[in-house]
Amino acid sequence: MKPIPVDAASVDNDAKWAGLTRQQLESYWMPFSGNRGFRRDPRLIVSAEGCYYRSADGRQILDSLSGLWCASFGHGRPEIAEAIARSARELDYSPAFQHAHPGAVLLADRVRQLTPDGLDHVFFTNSGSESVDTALKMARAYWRLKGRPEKTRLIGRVRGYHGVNAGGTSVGGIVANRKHFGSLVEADHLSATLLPENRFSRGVPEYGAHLAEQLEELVNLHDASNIAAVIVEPMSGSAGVIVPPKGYLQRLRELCTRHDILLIFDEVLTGFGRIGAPFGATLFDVTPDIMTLAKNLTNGAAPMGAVVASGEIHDTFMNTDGPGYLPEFPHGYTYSAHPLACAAGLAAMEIFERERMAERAADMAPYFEQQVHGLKGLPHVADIRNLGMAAAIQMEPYPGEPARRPWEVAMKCWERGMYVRFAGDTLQLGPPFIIEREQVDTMCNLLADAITETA
Ligand code: PXG
Repeated sequence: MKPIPVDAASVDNDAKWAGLTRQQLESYWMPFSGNRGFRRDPRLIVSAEGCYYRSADGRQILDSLSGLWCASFGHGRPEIAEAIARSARELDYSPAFQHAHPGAVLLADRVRQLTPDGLDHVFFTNSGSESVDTALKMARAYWRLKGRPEKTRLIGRVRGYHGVNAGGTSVGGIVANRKHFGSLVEADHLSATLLPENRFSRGVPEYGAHLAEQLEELVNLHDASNIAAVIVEPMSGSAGVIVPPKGYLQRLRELCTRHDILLIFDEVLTGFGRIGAPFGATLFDVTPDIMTLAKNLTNGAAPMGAVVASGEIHDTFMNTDGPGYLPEFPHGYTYSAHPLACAAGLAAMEIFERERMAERAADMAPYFEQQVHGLKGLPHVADIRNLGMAAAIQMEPYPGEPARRPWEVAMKCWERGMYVRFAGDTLQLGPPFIIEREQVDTMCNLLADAITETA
C-alpha cells in the first residue's frame, strides 16, 4: 500500500468528509461524475432506509431517484439483505459456464413469468450496459443462424441511452456520451421523439407517432436485408424522461415485423414498475423480440441485468446442429447469474409481486404528476415530462452551459436534504414506489425553493 503523506491527511475535519482525506478521495475515480468538484466538496452517503439516505454528516436525505432508478421498492429491505447473506455463506460463487445453481434457474423462471407472454428465455448479465451489448450480439448471431449473415445493421434513436459499452454507446444517441470515443459499432439513428409541440404534456403525448415512419426511410436507404435490429427504450429515461407519442411504439412494431427486423426494447430503466406498469411492453401493449432488464431486478442490492428473448430467437440457437456440449451462443460473463445477485433477485421479485409494486407506482403516479407539473411557471423551467413514477424538469440553459442550472439546483437540494439527479439540461425524479404523498410534497417544495433561489 502506498503511504499517505502526513500533509495530505485530514484536509478537513468537517463531518461530511467521514474521516477521509483528500488523498484517499483522489484514489477513487468516480463514474459519470465531476471528480474535481466532488473532491473539493464531497457528498458522501453512509446508509439508506426506505426513501431516505443518510449523509456522512448525519443528515437525512430524501432519495428522489431510487438511487439511480434501481432501488424502487425502497432501501434496506431486510428480506433481500438476509437472502444475500445466506447465499454468501452457502454458495459464494458458482461457475457460470457449463454449470448452474438452482437460484439462477429459479430467478430465470420468475422473470419469464413476469415478462409478457412470448418472452420466455432469460440470459443473465451484471448490468444494463451488458444486457444491451448482449442483446445486440444475440440479434446479429440470430440472423447468421437463420442463414442471413448480412443482416448486421443496428438502429437506435437520437437521445437514446443504452449504457456505456461499445454497442450501447453506438446505438445510443446522447452526444455527450458518444463524442469522446471515436467509431465503435456502426449504427443508424431514428429521430428523438422530443417535440416542441408536446412541451408540458402530461404522460403520453398525443402527437408524434409519424416519427416511427423514419424506419421506412432507413429501410429504403439500406434495405431490410442488411438490418438486424432496432433498439429503443419504451420511455427514454437518461435523456430526461422522453415519453413515446401515442401509437409510436405500435407503429415501430408493425414496421419491424413487416421488414423482418428484430425489435429490442431496452427496459433497463422501465422494467419492474417504473412507469406504473410492470414493463413498457405491458403499458404500450407492444411485445418486442428481445427485452433488456437490470434496474430493480435486485432492487439495487446487487449488480445484475438480464436479456429476455422470444421463443423463436432462443429456439433458433437451440435447433442448430452440433454437439450438445458446445455453446450455442459464445457469450457470457464470469459473474453471470452470480449466486448473491440471484438470491437478491429472488427476494426482490418476491417483494415486487407480494407488494404489487407496479400497481403501487400506478396508484401514486397521478398525484406525483400533479405535484411535479405544479413546478411549471417557475423561473427557467422550459419543460416538464412524466410517466408513471418518472419525471424530468428541463431547464433553460445558461448560454453555452446547458448542464449548469440543473447542477446548481441539485446542489441546493442536497444542502436542504434531498438527492436529485442532474444530467444534461434536466433534473430527474424517480422516487421509490413506496413514497407517500407528504414526501412527494416535500420533494416538490424543496425543488421549487431551489429553482426559485438559483434563478
Ligand atoms: N439502458 C437503459 C435504458 C438505461 O437507463 C442502461 C441501459 C445502462 O445500465 P447500467 O446498469 O450499465 O448503468 C441504463 C442506465 C439517469 C441514469 O440519471 C440512468 C441510467 C444509469 C444511471 C443514471 O437517468 N440508466
